Formats: sequence, C-alpha cells, structure tokens
Amino acid sequence: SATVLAACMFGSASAAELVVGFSQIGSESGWRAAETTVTKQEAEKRGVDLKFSDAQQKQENQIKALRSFVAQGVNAIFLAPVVETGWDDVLKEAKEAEIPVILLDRTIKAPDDLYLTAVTSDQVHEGKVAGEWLVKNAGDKKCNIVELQGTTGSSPAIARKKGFEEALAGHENFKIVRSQTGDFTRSKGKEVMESFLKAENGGKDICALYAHNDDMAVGGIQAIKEAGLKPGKDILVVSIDAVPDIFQAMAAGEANATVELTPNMAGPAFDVLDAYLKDKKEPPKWIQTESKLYTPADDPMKVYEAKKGLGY
Ligand code: GZL
Repeated sequence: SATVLAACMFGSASAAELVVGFSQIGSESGWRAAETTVTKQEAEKRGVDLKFSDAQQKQENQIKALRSFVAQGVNAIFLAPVVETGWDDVLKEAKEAEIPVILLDRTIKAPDDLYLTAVTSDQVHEGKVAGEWLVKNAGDKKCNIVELQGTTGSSPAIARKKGFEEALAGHENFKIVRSQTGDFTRSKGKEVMESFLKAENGGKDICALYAHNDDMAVGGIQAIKEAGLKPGKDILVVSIDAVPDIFQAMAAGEANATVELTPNMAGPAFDVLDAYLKDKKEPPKWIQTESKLYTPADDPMKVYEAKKGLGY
C-alpha cells in the first residue's frame, strides 16, 4: 500500500504502519483458535495491520498465502508451518524480497537463514513431562499405552512422541502398543480411539491414552465412555495444550494430566520483530515459551473459568 511504500522509502516502517501477513494452519483445535484470537488482539494492541490467511491445514494454501504476502510487499510474515518440510523455495522468495519470516508454534527443517526466529514451546519437553507423569502415577503393573499422534510430519507430533518415549525408557512395564495420527482434531481422535478400543479387547487391555493435544484426548474420552469404560480411571488420559475443555474433563474425573501451551506466540513475535526492524540485529533463532503440568489437584474448574473466553 502507499503507506507501506512511503514508510519503506523514508526508513523503516514504524509500528503504526506495520503490515504483517499471518499464514495460519487452520482451526483444527481449540488451542489453534485461541492462537488466532490472541494474534489478532496483539496486532490490534500494536496498531499493526494483520493480513490473515487460514490454510484449512493444507501446506499448498500456506505457500500460496506466503507468495501473496510477498507480492503485497508486507513488512513481515508470521508462519505457523503445518509440517516441517517443503518450505525452502517460498522462504527464499521472501528472503529475496527482504521480508523477515517468524515461525509460530511449530518449527521447520530448513536452513535457519530462511527465517528470522521461531517462537515455540520445547515440544520434546512437553512429551517428556506427560510421560513422566504417567510413569509416576500408573503404578507398577503392566501399562499398555495407546497414542494419538498429532499431524503427520509436524514438529509437535515428532517431538512429543520423542519426549514421551524418552520418559518411558527404562520402565519396561510401560509400552506403547498402538500409535496413530488423529491429526490434532477431536473427531479423528475419537475415530482412532474407537479402533484402538476394538483392537485391544474392548479397551480392557489399555492402561492409558497419550494424546499429543487435548482435542484428540477429548475425542478419545468420548470413545472410552461409549465403550462402557471410565476414562481417567479404567484408562488414564494424558495430553498437551491445557485448553478449557480438558479442565472440565478433569473436574469430572475423566482426564488426569495436561501440559500447558500458551496461545500467545504472537506477543513475543511482535516484540522481536519491532526490535529487528529498528536495529536489524539478528535475534536468537528460538524464542521458547514455558510449559506447565496441570492435574486435577490444581482446582480444574477455577482454571477452566480463567481460560474460558480467551478465544478457545
Ligand atoms: C503445538 C501446536 C499444536 C497444538 C495443537 O505448538 O502446533 O497444533 O498442540 C495444534 O492443538 O493443532
């Protein structure tokens, strides 16, 4: 736009004129919906003109969106990359156009000069915290675990599996007997859990469900109940995100632990972008957000009330 052009011609754009293109994966989970809400709120707070694109979880739509942002001459791009690979070409185009790219909530496998920084949690740590809770709380009997993985090829699915397995190492009585993607959605999580229950003696041989996000866990809880078993008791339920609905499940005794992921990746991203546009100093390649374990001992309905309405 003319304002952006003027800003570019006469020095760096100030926050008032900043135009940022945001390629969001979609709204597959409550957590992702909250991230979108918070990103728009953070942009509003800073007077940033946010160009928003929802890719319906398709990488080709994200690549199209990035090309359109480059053509528009935005000042910066935020990208939540649905999968880890396939970004080099389009990120090279953004680099040639001297448009900095900041990754939100997921990482990619690409030369790190193709993006300014990544604002994400430590996803291996999240999986490890979930696994350590289970090892500590499932008793010393044989514990057969079923795993609902996140989107195939996404950094959280790869990392959360790795961290969880690290926690199980050395504890021979804990074993992942079935593992399949539920694509981070409730409906797919329920569908896959139904198949796990059928395959494992109606669920009687399953000690625990580990889901890479709460939405798949909530779908799994539904399937466990429909199979006539008690989630949270017959089958322990451990997941990640700390969205409001998992706290309702905890209050009902149907879920046992979740690892919190903040939906506010945009705040730190805008801060590092402002600093970079001012002094062109390269920030660290990773801005890490904190994780926190919640269990039913943490007054779940109080947490639910606090989180409800934050855009989930
Ligand atoms: C993790 C993020 C994941 C959430 C899911 O950083 O990418 O994507 O855990 C969402 O809820 O689908």
